[in-house]
Amino acid sequence: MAVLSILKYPDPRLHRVAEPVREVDEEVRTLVRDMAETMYAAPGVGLAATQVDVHRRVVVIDVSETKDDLKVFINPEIVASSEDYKSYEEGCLSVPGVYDEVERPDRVTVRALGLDGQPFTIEASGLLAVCIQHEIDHLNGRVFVQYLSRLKQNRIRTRMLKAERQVA
Ligand code: GNR
Ligand code: NI
Repeated sequence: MAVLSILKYPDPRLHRVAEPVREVDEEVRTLVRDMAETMYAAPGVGLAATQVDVHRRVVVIDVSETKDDLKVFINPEIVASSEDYKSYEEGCLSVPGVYDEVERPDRVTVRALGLDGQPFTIEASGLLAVCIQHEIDHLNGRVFVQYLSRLKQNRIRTRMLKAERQVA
């Protein structure tokens, strides 16, 4: 097991589009274990492989209070979305310290492969629905700040680059 390092916005690697997983093999299972460890250590409620610089379509999520309900989504796809949207104050481990409101469909139906390689479908609402959409965006190279105004994005970019210089 390993805690992996998380790419920070505005790293251009966060905008790469991840490739589908062809087979759920031992390498993918090891990646999932390391991603889960990284998410719990952060701590965060979700993590996309893109954030650890692995450009494969793998997501882990645990929105439970007790942090004992790991959900694994391989090649996740949104197959249906509600017409009603809801705003939620989002954060991202790749954009530490930034929280802002994003509107997304309130409920989504997601199809994915599990760790056993078998397809499953779930209906998500609440934080799980927000999180799965946020993570699939990462796999498509999109970070939540891209939903904000250009002005806010520029301010966030400048702040992140400044913070990066201070740790370097
Ligand atoms: O830990 C996280 N919290 C969170 C809060 C509101 C909306 C989305 C998220 S996901 C985030 C972890 C992360 O960056 N996943 O990509
Ligand atoms: Ni994120």
